[in-house]
Amino acid sequence: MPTEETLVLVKPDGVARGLTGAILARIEAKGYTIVDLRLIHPDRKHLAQHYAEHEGKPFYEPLIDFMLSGPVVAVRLSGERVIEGFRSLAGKTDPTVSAPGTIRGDYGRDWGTSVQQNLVHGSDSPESAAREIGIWFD
Ligand code: IDP
Ligand code: MG
Repeated sequence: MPTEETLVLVKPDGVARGLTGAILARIEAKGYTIVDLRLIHPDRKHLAQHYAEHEGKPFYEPLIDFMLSGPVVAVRLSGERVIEGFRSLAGKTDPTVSAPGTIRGDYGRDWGTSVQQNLVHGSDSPESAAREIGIWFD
């Protein structure tokens, strides 16, 4: 079986705060391989594809607006169980309660904008990873 891959995004808050390097350092220290990496200014259509599963939820429109607020760094990663492993590095969705030691737990909190500014995205299944890698690395 080929090594698993996942799609990671450093979201606009992570890029704007100069945390891209710190986040990539954690990924590399964990031993995952960066297969490809791009700085991207996604448009609304691109983000609608990426977040299709959340369309209609109360946080959907604010999430898209937040994701349009600045460039993101898209990273294609490979490694055994990298999908699960990166989500473990990232921590819980809500950065306020994400464990210290995780990316969201160490660098994130609620800034009064609910939980949307949580620094990173990571695919949640092999199917999502394949779909999302296709969206960001065509
Ligand atoms: P995940 O990024 O941990 O997989 P998802 O449930 O897939 O979390 O949600 C996608 C993104 O939408 C989150 O990372 C966060 O930025 C945002 N989000 C999720 N739930 C809320 C919410 O209740 N309020 C505001 N933003 C949210
Ligand atoms: Mg998700």
